[in-house]
Amino acid sequence: MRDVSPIRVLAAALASLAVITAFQAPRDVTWAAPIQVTLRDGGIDPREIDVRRGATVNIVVRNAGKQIHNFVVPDFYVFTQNLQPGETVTVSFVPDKTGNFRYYSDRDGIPELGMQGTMKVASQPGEAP
Ligand SMILES: [Cu+2]
Repeated sequence: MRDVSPIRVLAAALASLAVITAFQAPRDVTWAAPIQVTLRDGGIDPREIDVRRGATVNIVVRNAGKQIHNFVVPDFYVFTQNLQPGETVTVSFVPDKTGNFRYYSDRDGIPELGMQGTMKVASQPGEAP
């Protein structure tokens, strides 16, 4: 059997990876970079999140406060557990309707003062609103 150098194996692996990436990129229109959300005592950053209907939304939620907080988007059934200070959780969902939707922290079952924002869901380019 012919001796195959590790460099050749690596080159072949990278080449096939490039082919896979090139093949998938144009089809995967729903992928988007994760959105970072920071919970603070009395506020949520950012105050507005812009996403598109039918596209997967990945949100990395970090509690940067000294108190326990959570993150909910009731219209899309997103409810994290209570996050300890410093704790991070990732939530993923696909918005199925356009419009403006509230997100907030409601650790005690009641939206906390100032800890809210608006998720704006737009249609895909070229799609009906
Ligand atoms: Cu909170």
